[in-house]
Amino acid sequence: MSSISGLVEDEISSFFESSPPLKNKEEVVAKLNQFIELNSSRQGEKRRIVCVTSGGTTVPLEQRCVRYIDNFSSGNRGAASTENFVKAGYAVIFLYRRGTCQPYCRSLPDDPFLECFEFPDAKNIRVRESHSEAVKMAVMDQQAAVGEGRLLKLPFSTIYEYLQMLREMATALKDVGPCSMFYLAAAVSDFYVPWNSMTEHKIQSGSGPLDIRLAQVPKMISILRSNWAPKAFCVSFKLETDSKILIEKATKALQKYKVHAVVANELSTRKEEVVVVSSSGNVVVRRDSDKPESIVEDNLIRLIVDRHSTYIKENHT
Ligand code: 9Z3
Repeated sequence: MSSISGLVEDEISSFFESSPPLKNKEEVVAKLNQFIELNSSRQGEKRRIVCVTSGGTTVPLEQRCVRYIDNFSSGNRGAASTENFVKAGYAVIFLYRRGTCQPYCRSLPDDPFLECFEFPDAKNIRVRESHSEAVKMAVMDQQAAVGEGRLLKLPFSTIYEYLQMLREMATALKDVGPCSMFYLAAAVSDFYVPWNSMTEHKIQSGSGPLDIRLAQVPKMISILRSNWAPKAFCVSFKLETDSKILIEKATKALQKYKVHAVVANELSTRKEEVVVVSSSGNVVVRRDSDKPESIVEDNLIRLIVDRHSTYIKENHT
């Protein structure tokens, strides 16, 4: 378990104290507790629970937000990983950026509602033949996962919402111990405008060039590991655009935050391969290029689940 300095702890406390409170906190906490309770007490069988974070956080520039800073993340990694975790028997809390890619929808067109359906006559609606298999699989798999209590989806938009929800989630999962996992694939902003130094109203365009000072977002992984959920298995991600520094940065993150593995990926090749960096060495994970349907998450989640199994055995109380 890692320990964090008083300075980092102060930065984290002041981040939360100055954040606008989560609007639907009671509802989020109630859903979380109900989901965890359901999956921890299934006739003696204790299901593993993973929190998958997905998509990018926004950084608002005004309190009554008109403009914000965003990032590239499509949520594809998180959605595909969620499907694989469900397949591996996990219950998944999918903490995702509103509007990004959803589990089971990856093979549907961008606007499925408008593209997948047709009207043979004024009274009837049917799925177009060309999309019928993809629609059937998406609806059946999603309804089965949610219906069996194996998938809980919670949306966020801003960096403030994301970090508050992550804290709620970690606190709620604390008692699940080694059977819980954090799989932090969301692209989290490194910089933000602190709420109390943010203008309330829309920034006016007439006042010439705009200077904005961005503060550093405190890294929450350290407090997640040391205080919020110290027994959970924790996988973080490192993204770089320069492949020359990727592994070095991932190795530093592994040591600094004392996570169990860091998934290192480079922006342009992220769908082809990742490197899992851990204390037992670095493993390159690729999609099976001879199978067109294959995605890197199929092999990645197999490896992560294996590592989690070993961790549970070693930490069995
Ligand atoms: C990742 O590295 C994810 O794999 C991607 C997935 C965001 C690249 P897509 O959503 O892409 O499928 O389009 N996520 C973590 C990125 C990140 O913000 N990492 C931080 C860092 O690199 C550490 S928490 O400093």
